[in-house]
Amino acid sequence: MYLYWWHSNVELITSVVKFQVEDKCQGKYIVCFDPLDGSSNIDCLVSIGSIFGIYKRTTDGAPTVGDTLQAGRHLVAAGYALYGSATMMVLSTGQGVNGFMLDPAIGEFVLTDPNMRIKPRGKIYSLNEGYANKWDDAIREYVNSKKQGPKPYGGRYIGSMVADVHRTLKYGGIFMYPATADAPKGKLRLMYECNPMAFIIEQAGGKSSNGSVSILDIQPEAIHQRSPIFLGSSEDVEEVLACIAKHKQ
Ligand code: AFP
Repeated sequence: MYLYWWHSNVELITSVVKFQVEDKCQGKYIVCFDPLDGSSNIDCLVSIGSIFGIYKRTTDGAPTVGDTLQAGRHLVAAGYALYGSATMMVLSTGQGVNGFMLDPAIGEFVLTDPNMRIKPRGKIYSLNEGYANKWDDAIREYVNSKKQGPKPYGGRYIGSMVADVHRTLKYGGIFMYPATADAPKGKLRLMYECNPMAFIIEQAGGKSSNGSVSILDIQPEAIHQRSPIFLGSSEDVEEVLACIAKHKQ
């Protein structure tokens, strides 16, 4: 279910029903929204979240899909809400990243994490190792390299992108959902998972990539298109990209 919001005109599009609400006032902005990412984790109480990215419309008149198909570099704002041991909103309008924790006692979000920055290098790698036999050789080599040496990285994978990316932002390291033999374009959606999260991480001083270019420089061709994603501390992302480049030679 994906919510496309043209300012005051909200259009809720699902695979079953389409609601068009008051199309008389056309807005200036579009929101690409994953309302409940990680929903398969709800029954076991694992953290889940909502992800959004906001673009300024590029056309006048009735909103079009073309208004939505903008590269992440054109986002005017993006963020996520994490529903975990606490509820937190992490936002950027292009001037850095700020985190706001919900204080239930007052029913307000309080600025608890001003100017969030990601470490240049972490000690955690995060991806679903259950697909190891579906990875290409570069990913296999990179992940194995993180397990070697006197100070191997820790492996953490929650299976809920908002939680995995938030941990990466807070602690550093790398989150990956690479292409696999079964999912040659990766699994995660460019417009309402990869782009907003890449915007946040790059605004916090980190790096994003689809294996070749920054996630934010991908020109979308379809609203629901997928992309491989490598996201997190700049040195960690650069290391996996070097491994990928080596295997392309
Ligand atoms: P669900 O929304 O179906 O739980 O999928 C969650 C998700 O889109 C993203 O939040 C996770 O990072 C990713 O899928 C987990 O996918 P795998 O289960 O294939 O590792």
